This record gives sequence, C-alpha cells and structure tokens, in this order.
Amino acid sequence: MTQTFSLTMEATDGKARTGIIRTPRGEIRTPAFMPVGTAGTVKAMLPESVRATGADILLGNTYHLMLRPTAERIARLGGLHKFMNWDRPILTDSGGFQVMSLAALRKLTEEGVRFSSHIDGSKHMLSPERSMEIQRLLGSDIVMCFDECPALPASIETVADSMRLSMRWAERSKAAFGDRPGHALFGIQQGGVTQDLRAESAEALRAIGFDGYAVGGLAVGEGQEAMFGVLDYAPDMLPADKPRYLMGVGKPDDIVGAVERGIDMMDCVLPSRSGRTGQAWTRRGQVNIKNARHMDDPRPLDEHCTCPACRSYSRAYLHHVFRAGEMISGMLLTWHNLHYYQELMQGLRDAIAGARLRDFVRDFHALRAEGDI
Ligand code: PRF
Ligand code: ZN
Repeated sequence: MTQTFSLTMEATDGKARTGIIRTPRGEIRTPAFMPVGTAGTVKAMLPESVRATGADILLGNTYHLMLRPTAERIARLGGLHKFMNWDRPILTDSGGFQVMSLAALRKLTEEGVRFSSHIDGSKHMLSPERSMEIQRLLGSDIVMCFDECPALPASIETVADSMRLSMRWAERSKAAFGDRPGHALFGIQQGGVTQDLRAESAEALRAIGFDGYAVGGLAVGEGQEAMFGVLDYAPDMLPADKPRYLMGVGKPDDIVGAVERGIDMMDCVLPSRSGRTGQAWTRRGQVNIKNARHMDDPRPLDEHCTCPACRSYSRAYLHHVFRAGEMISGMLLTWHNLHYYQELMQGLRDAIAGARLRDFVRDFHALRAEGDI
C-alpha cells in the first residue's frame, strides 16, 4: 500500500490523451468511464459483473450515503469498499450538486447547505468540512471538493457568485482534507458557459493545488453545442499533468466529443438508468427494446457485442421480459449498456495510442448515422 496517487500519460492524439492513473487500490486506464453506484450499488449489477464489463473505478455519492445508511455506519463496518464488495478505486462526489437537485428546503449560506432529506424529511447540513469528513469515513480514493452548481440558463452574476463561493469552498475543502497519502482530492471548475469565469475558476484552483481537476457545471441544461463550446477551452486551463474529469457526462457522443477535447474521466447514470427503462445503447445508436418491432426478432441486440445479453438472448426475449416487468430485464440491459460504454472507452484508448482517433470518431458517427437495422 505504498503506491501513491499518480498519472502517467502514455500517448496523445490532438488534444486527446490516454494514460494510467495509479492508486493503492489499482490502476485506472484513461480515458475512463465510471459507472455510478450512488447508494452502494450499481443498480441491477453484482460488483464482479461491473468489473467484467471493464470498469476500473466506480462513483459513489456522499449525499445518498450520508442519509442512508450513514457514513458513520459504513465506517464502523469497515468502509465503503468492504461494505459494497468492490476493492478497486472509488471516487465519491461531494454532495453539493445532489443536495441542490434532490433535497427539499435547502438553505445555502457561506458556511454550507442546510437541507431536509428527500427520503424522510430529516434535517442535515453539508459544508466543505463535513463533506471531507464523510468522504474520509467512506474510505473514498478520489475525494471531490464541496461545490455548488447552478442550473443553466442563469444570469452571469448568479454564475459568478456561485463560482466564487465554490472557490472559497475549494480552499476550505483542501484544508479539511489535509495530507492523506494514497488518496486524492480533486478541485471542481465552475463558471457556466462564460470563458472569463472558467479562467478565473481554473486560476483559483491551480493556486490551491489539487491531485486532479474536474470540469463541473456542464450538462445542466445548456445543450451539447454549448457544452462542447466550453470544452474547446476549459480543459486547456487545467494542468496537463493531472487528470481532468468531466462530471455527469454523458451520452456516447458526448463522451467521444469530450475525449477529443482532452477529458480523461467521466461518469453518468445513463447506461445503468436507461437499462432499467428499456433503453439500450449500441454502435448503431439508441434502441428502445419496448418497441413492438422487437417482439418476433430472434437476433441479439447487437451481433458484434460479447456481453451476456447479446451472447445468449434474442431481442424478442429482451422485449418480453421488459414488458413482463421481470427483474432480469434491467440486469441484462444494464450489463449490455455498461459493456458498450466500456468497449467505447477501450476503442478510444486504443485509437489515441495508435494516433488514429480521427478515423475512429468518423467511423463512430458513420455507424450511428446508419441507425439500428
Ligand atoms: N459538481 C459536482 N458534481 C456534479 C456536477 C458538478 O458541477 C455535475 C455537473 N454536470 C454533475 N455532478 N460536485
Ligand atoms: Zn451486448
């Protein structure tokens, strides 16, 4: 356990990068996609199955776990890795973003956020100090600063005030995190879609100094074009020798565009959540397994996919179990979606390493344009 946290960049292709983040709990191949295990589980998947899809790291949530079963209980039980049976790296989000989207009766002050639980209405407080304490109790390998993220569109003044508050909180997060060898603390850039505010935020974070840097505050209603507009400059404002993490993104084409623009890590509930609502993601785009056209179709979801859902089951079966509300429906579609996402990441990593990302991206879009046939 002497391995500390480090990033080795192995190749670049344009602005895109591939490399390895080394942690005491194992390596993370970048660009990396992190499945979301909000409540101590990637829903409908055993941890060994998540690993089998190719995931090197999972994301967990301070907000959900502090409410249920509580960080103190998880710590007493040996930490989140042992609790959920995942011994590889875990990144935890800090709670601020989830409080603003999920909690009731939020009150935001310089100190932090007071809020009522969306589960039972009980009252709680999150601050930079409390968020760092919770993420330490969970045993998180990559800890996120406590920040605030306004929904877009918002006025420039609102975005600027919020960003500056997040930068003061970043400083308090760093002080409260302290010195923890083998554990990383990531800063989170804010500033909406305004270049000057993104630059001011990046400068504030670089002055504090972090083990990695996230681009926060995107995919919050601005649309892909505006998001890519920010990603055309935001990653360049962050240190090139540290991981860059785009929070809460995204659809497969968002991921490809972000990687092209220099992003190393991403997370999103989409592959797991949409698996439970009958949506599959394939090389040919989105497939709605609920659709009656699959009812008599003996073919797999994707004849090139090697996941259990595609190896052993027909579209007709996947359609049937979804319509019948059977649990295996969410299990198979989630497995397929996570497998597809991880295969996409492997394809991106190989393409960057082989200096053929441009061709990879062209083929990616061409096959999607043909559609599901
Ligand atoms: N901050 C934090 N978590 C996040 C975001 C953010 O801005 C986003 C924005 N897409 C997703 N998750 N702490
Ligand atoms: Zn599959």
